[in-house]
Amino acid sequence: MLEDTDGDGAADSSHVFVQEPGLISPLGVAVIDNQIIVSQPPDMIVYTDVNRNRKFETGIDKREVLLTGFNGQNHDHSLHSISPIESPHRMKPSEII
Ligand SMILES: [Ca+2]
Ligand SMILES: [Ca+2]
Repeated sequence: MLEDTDGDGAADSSHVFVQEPGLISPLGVAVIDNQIIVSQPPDMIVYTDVNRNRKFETGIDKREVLLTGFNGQNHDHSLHSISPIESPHRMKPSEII
């Protein structure tokens, strides 16, 4: 994860949130509050940093497949980027299903 802590438009810190053998070639990542959404066909995965320490910890934080069934597995012709939309009616990923 890259972070712009001083708001100048350039990332000035980075850290690894999660590593797992199944994450081979994520094609999109979005951070919305304490949820990290990763697109990696056939799945769209949501990691929730429950204790908000910016690290994924099994048994504390949550990992769930929000959507699945996208064609193609780890190739470029399938599910791609995910963008948070600024809206007063924006739903949290946990509210979509
Ligand atoms: Ca910066
Ligand atoms: Ca955590």
